[in-house]
Amino acid sequence: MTEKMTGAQALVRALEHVGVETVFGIPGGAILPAYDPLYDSTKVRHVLVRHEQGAGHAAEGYAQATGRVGVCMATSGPGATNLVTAIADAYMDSVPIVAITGQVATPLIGTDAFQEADISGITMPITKHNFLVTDADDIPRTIAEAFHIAATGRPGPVLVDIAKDALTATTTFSWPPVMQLPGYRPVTRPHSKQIREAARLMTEAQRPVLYVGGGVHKARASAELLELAELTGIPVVTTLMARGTFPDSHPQHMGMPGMHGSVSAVGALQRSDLLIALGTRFDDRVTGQLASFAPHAKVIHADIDPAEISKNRHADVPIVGDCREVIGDLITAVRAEQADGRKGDYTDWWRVLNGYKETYPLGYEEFADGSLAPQYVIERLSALVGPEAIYTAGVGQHQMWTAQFIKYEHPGTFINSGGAGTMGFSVPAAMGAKMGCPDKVVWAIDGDGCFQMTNQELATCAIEGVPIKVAVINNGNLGMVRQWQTLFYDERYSNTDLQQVKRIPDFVKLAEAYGCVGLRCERPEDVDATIAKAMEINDVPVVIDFVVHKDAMVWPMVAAGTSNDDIKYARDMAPNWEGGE
Ligand SMILES: Cc1ncc(C[n+]2csc(CCOP(=O)(O)OP(=O)(O)O)c2C)c(N)n1
Ligand SMILES: [Mg+2]
Repeated sequence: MTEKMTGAQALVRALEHVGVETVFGIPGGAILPAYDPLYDSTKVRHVLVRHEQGAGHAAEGYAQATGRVGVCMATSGPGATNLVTAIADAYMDSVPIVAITGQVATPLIGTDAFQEADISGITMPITKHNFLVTDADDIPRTIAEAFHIAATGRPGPVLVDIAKDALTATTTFSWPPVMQLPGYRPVTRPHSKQIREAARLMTEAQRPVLYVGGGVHKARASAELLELAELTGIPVVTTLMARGTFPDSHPQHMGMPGMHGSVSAVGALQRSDLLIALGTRFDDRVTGQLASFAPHAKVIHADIDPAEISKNRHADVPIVGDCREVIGDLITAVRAEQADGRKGDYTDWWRVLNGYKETYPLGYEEFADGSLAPQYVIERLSALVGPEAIYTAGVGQHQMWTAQFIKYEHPGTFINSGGAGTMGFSVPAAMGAKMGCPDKVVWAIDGDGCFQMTNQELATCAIEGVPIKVAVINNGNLGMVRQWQTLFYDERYSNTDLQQVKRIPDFVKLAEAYGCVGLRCERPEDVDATIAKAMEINDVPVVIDFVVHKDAMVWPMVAAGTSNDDIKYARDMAPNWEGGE
């Protein structure tokens, strides 16, 4: 069945066919033809955001909360370049989004036409793939390909830039189109020989660790992970991108590794003789100084992207495949080992690890002057809001405390900007998550610096009926940068004080200006009641301005470029790895 229509109509029809329900965007000249048929679509809801960066992060939040492809749309030139940060963010964290941009008409491309930017050139290194479409006939196929590429294999952002004349030209629409992706065949089934070898190493190891990254949840493999962990008795660490993939309450959970990871997780990796790295990429924030990372460990590295294997750390057993398949096959192979009477014995290892856990639990300092400790706020949020909610974070100290002090029990309940570290991620990502999962309670835990980058999306939330809750951890500073200045720049606080004049802006008034409820909390004794009040409001967004002490620091910490062995659990306090007093 074919039908005559414009390229723009074909675009909207194709979006309907691939199952798009929500698009975040802002119109403008070059993309305007697409907005006309969008006006009539009963299947695709377009959410008019206030800044294209918000559209991009909302698409990311939507994608991560639902497991489906998130979609954002912008016009040419500055509309498209405003998406760049979010596209880069999605690339770093392997988030499946499709960004659709209008481009100037084909004859104008390359002439410095009004609002022309070479967005496919600009995003070449930060997209999984991108397309410049100049022929209306190519639109449906390109959309089908873009969604397929974004969602399969290692997920990632795909850009479709469509010239205005392709949107206005007439074409014939038919569905499904035949995709033309020669050479794109992501390997999902792991090699059985490698799996057997991995199972053998796991059985023989004395100090193995399951080093779990964001890829495990992306493969929807948390249940399999739990089974493998319990079958083997091997300890688990969950990276920033994997928080919740394994329940925090599980006795085999060692915590988060990395620069601000727990001593138990970092110590487990450093002392390990076998890392079973699943859907993770040996990021420098996890490894610290690479040369001294887990120096005694053999490495089994499973990832869907072959380019990750042995990129930073040599893999003794490389496994290319989808984590769900990999873990499923590992379970079978370990069972076979156990049936033959070979089972790992990690008793001594657990004695060491439990010692780390007991001696170096996460903690924080409270302030004698009665001011609020930010960690306390987040601890109380965790206790009162609970593990069923979705939490997003911005970037900085509050992000690390949100990773440390919220007790995650379910996969996908912590959405943050891990690889890129994009300030401003939290509010629009929460909006996207809430639109994807309207029945979930969604809390954006944000910094006062980050919040000032993208809080304009509160207007979108208020108008579109997206009642997110925002906890601004307001330390009046670019806190994480200030922490580095405290530790490494002799307390010379160059350009990190955001509140040289108090309460500019006043976040309560700002929230009210956006049609949200604004609350303020400045004392520990008011924290629970303020959170409870926010929990009662479900018709409009709520913003709580938690005014916290500016000198709180994130601990533990591995200073950038140093060895994980030199982790400090408080200022100048190093763990005694050999145990004893
Ligand atoms: C877009 C962007 N600009 C700059 C940075 C560098 N940076 C990292 S954390 C941070 C401070 C964030 O301040 P705030 O949102 O108040 O969070 P806090 O650390 O105080 O909790 C800055 C400036 C960044 N990560 N992203
Ligand atoms: Mg701050």
